[in-house]
Amino acid sequence: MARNAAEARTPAVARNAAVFRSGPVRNGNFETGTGSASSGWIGSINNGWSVGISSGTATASYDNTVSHSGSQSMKYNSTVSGTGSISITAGGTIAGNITDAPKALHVIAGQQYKFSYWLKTDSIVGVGTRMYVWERNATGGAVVEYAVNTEVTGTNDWQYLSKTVTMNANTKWVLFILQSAAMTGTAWFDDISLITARNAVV
Ligand SMILES: [Ca+2]
Repeated sequence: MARNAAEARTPAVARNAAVFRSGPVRNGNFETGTGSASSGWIGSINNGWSVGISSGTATASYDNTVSHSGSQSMKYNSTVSGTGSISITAGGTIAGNITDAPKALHVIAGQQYKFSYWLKTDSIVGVGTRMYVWERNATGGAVVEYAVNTEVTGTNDWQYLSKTVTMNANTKWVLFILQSAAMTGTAWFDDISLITARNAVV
């Protein structure tokens, strides 16, 4: 009994530490879905990812031949040059239709979060590719936006990229944007993750 009681107690250090807890991003491993698109939902709205292109040409597709986890990733082939940019957005369009956002993208204001993903690139020339985050308020208005990493170019095997931030007081939702700007080449994204530090002091 004594041993069980001791095991049941949570050490003070653990209670007070910033304990990171995984939170799923809807289809963030890209294992669900097939098909490709140059605009709009990729395959199906139910798979949670859409693509928008401001100028240039590009195709986003579920790739079942290259993956970091499981058997699929999101492939992103771009021939954009000049000032064009292309974005693959989770849970809504680039215009930010929050009503379409999966519940997994709901966040708590003042809470610390870690965004991360895996990226593989082939022959990217130009400004490059990165993940971008938009914080939105309850009605979908922009609160703040920032990049998870500086743009990646060239040919690189899978690499882990991340950024830890504290949500602004008015933030209710986040949108993930897999962004490419003024580039040619191919990028693969996998294992998009949003991790919370629920006990963090903020
Ligand atoms: Ca995967």
